[in-house]
Amino acid sequence: MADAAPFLPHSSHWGNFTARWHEGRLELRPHPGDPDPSPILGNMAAALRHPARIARPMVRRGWLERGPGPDARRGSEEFVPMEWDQVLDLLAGELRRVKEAHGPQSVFGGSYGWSSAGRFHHAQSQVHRFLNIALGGYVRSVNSYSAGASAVILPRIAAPMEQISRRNVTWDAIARHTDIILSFGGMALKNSMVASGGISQHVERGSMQAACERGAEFVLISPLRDDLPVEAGAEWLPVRPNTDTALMLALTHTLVAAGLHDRAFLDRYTAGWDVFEDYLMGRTDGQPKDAAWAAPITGLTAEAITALAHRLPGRRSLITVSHSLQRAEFGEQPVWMGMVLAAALGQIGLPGGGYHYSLGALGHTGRRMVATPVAALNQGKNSVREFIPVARITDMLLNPGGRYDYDGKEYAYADIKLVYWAGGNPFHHHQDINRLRRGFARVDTLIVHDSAWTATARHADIVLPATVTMEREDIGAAPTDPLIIPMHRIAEPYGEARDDFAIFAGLAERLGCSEAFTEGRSVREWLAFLYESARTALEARGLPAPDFETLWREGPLEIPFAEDDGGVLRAFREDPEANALHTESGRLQIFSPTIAGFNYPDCPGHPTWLEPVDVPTAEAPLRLVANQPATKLHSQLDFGATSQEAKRRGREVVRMNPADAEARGIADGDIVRLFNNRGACLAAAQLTEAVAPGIVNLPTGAWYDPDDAAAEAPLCVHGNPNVLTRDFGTSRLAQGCTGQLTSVQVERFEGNLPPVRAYEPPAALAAAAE
Ligand code: PGD
Repeated sequence: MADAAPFLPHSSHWGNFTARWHEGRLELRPHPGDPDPSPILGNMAAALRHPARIARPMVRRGWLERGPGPDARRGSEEFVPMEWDQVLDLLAGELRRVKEAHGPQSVFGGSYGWSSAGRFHHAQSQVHRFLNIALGGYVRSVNSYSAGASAVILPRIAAPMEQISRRNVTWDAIARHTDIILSFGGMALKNSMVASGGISQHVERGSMQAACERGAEFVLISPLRDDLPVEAGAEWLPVRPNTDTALMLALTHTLVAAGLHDRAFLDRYTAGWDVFEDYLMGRTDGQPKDAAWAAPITGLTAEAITALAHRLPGRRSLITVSHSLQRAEFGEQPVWMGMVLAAALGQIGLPGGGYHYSLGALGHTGRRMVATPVAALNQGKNSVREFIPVARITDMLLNPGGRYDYDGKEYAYADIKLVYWAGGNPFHHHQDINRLRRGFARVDTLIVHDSAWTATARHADIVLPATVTMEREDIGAAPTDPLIIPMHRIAEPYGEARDDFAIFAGLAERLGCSEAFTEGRSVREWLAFLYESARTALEARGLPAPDFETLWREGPLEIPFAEDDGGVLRAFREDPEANALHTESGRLQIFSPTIAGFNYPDCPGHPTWLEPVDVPTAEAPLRLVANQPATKLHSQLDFGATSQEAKRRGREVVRMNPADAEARGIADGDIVRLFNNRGACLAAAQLTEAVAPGIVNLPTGAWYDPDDAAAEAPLCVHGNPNVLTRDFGTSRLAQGCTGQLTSVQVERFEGNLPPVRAYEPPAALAAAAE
């Protein structure tokens, strides 16, 4: 790019911006209308020319020499650089072989991951479209790591998750109407800084401040004090992790025992209260779920629980439940019980009141929707019926043909021979990484597109270098943001990197389906095509609707928000017959005969306190909270400036309470080893009272960095908590990810500190790639 190039619009999951590549440096400006831009933008400069970038196609030497097949050496062998034509021929041949020998049901193309923000170059959509067209389909994954449990339980008890999380209580309404907010799991700004597709304004901090200044009371229920920003002025109740359901039960019990619950609301809008009340009051099991019962479970006092319950009735109360609560054992329960508590308070459907699942989890929540979204890329038709709940990947790889339960039915795992991954990093996002490695060792071939040498790329057989978003043209739009953004190219591709679309187009040509895949369109023509549906809809409504060339030339187009109609819960409150919910009763489901009929002991027919299995023990006495990082999105651009500045001695920071540190002889800044019977990692200790006693907090995102890549359970020297987390589903109902919590021991690390090498390209490669 020429010097003094103009600043051009672009977008990321952590916000819209303009940028230019000037004298070998990226200059970037957040969107001028953004009141609270994300610090994660600071990672973007490193995206363009960092040595962690993959410069050219690579093939694992062992795969080349010995051919496809199970191989435990994945992740520890060197790579051979290849020309694009050569590697695409090789890969097309392998896809043909697997399709003919085993069929598309032997290909896992779930390929979960956030990739980057544009509508067209969305890697998951590209890989799904390609596999559907070229192979006739693939084994897919359903639901997300974010909300695996809630995506399944919410439609059964209230409404589809998107409606409860995106078209419900707005920040505006909270700032104006809410009296008290019980925030289970909090609403940390590090999470709402992120919104898939990218947004132009981060309003959460300002909205919480406005509510607080008006007199709204925020109560934070979380083991981490900074799960609400200081602007909320919150009172902190440091509950023991994964005991929120017990606390919610006790709050509800207190209301019912005092006759303070809203019986009229329950009668009119809910189904199954009486069955639940028998359990709540102890008529079925002899144990009232009162404050005295919940106190030793939750770590709060009975007085505090009772006092909190008495602050709720007769006020505009809002119960929020975060994603994190359900990313844990029996994660369905707090999602369900949060709704029941809100129903007992009778505020559901009122402005700023009731129940909001996942408020603040993403920048999308608590906003109005835009009137006219831009179309997504058509992914074609998948003829393969087999699927997995997304977090069951290792189970599938290790147990072909094995049976599993999901949402009332029994299924069998497919026998996977080839895995195709683009736009995700399972060695970041999946639990029990040592077990995941054993799973990946069983397949014939693992193909990865990424822009950088993530651990997933290192474990692949065929690695194809992808461009980063700023190296290509795209169109940016989010369903909750008013801007359609022509995303201009900011810099030329690194090395030989290609767009995922171009890679798939090259493969499609070799597999005889070029026309079907590209539909004869160039990238620019695809962008115009995706924009056209929004344009015609705008035109039909008499709104400004420039053609694509004008949009491209003139920059972001502002489209109007839809009205804040309160979503399905408001409509249901106003007329529960005309606007019945799509649950089995048409009402909020407090007891579900259907779920009860599944006979899942880990998800009974109404919200229930279930004692978790993964609890602290003598060997692993601390609770690890492995939450989302504040300095990057997941593992993306871990090598960027914002992420790097927050590390200490190159390691991810683990926060712990000074009392727990002192008991272990750990000082602030020490390198510590976190371990349990699944694995171990190093991290740098930071001592803080913001973390409750008994808790350690190591966020996800540090790239997995084994001290010995050939070992069965190596030490991750960098601080990836997923070497410690347990790989099991939330319950037989949803089989969601439970990566948020586990039990660990922590000790000071003695001895020679191994170097962090996560961002160095694989050793043999550096020389070969010159
Ligand atoms: P990312 O780091 O965003 O993580 O897991 P996810 O796999 O989404 O991975 C995206 C990858 O895509 C990066 O490697 C990036 O380089 C690559 N990429 C970006 N753009 C492109 C592109 O255009 N083309 C290609 N080919 N590649 C691209 C996130 C997942 O982690 C999520 S959503 C959640 S909510 C979970 N959270 C937790 C948790 O709370 N606790 C634990 N222990 N574990 C979790 N894992 C989950």
